[in-house]
Amino acid sequence: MTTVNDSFAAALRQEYLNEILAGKRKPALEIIMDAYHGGYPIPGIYMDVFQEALYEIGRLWETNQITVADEHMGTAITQYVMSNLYQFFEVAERQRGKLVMTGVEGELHQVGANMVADVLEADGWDVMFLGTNVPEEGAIESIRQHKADIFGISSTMFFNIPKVIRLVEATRKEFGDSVRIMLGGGAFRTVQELPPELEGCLVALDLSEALERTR
Ligand code: B12
Repeated sequence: MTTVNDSFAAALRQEYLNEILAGKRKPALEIIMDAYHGGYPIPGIYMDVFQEALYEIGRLWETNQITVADEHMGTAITQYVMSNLYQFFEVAERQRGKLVMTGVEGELHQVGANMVADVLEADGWDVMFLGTNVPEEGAIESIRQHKADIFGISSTMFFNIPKVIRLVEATRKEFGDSVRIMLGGGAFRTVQELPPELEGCLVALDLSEALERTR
């Protein structure tokens, strides 16, 4: 996905991480805008910088090197910077279809699903992004309203897989095969085998795979 060299990406990521952990919102935004204007494509910035910086924040948090407040601040700044970048996405002329994206009920991790929603929108999908922790009935109603061809469900926490199963079953009951279901998020990286109830769903573990599966 990246078109810049790895050492530049690593240096940018480290600089960005330093700024967000110091709570420096403006400098964090500025280094990202400079990278973008210097030719770094937004999906690359999402994956190489934001995703990897947040994974590192997860590691620092898990090992008690930063506080939960530091983690919240780093995530909040990243969401702020992402919202600023969003206006620069060039939307493809080609229309691929309609897509609804949500995080399953009980799931509080939202950034990954947001990234996928943005990148698929730029790739020509008409995307309705519901945010996360959305109750089942609301999600089903949105699929109906938006006449979605694809329904994307995000789950980071393994303990939310039963909720994913319920949502998939409810979607199939309501719309049969007319809505394709795509799953992603950390929970699917930890499962060895997809539970039988989820067979037939597309699974994508990152932005590149999400683009591949939906093309
Ligand atoms: C920020 C954060 C939070 C924030 C989230 C805020 C928000 N607005 O999103 C808050 C504070 C709420 C939080 C809470 C918790 N968290 Co948390 N959190 C994180 C952290 C640091 C970053 C998450 C993130 O944004 N990653 C970056 C994104 C871009 O990556 P991603 O989600 O993987 O998304 C990519 C792919 O997975 C994929 N993808 C994602 N969704 C979808 C959907 C579709 C359809 C597709 C196709 C693809 C796709 O595409 C994305 C782009 O490539 C992670 C660390 C980590 N490793 O991720 C921990 C982490 C996920 N959290 C963790 C834990 C333990 C928790 C809590 C249980 C903590 C607690 N004791 O309360 C709670 C659970 C809350 C809940 N019920 O969901 C653990 C999970 C461990 C595990 N394996 O189960 C992690 C890994 C931290 C750690 N190292 O311990 N967390």
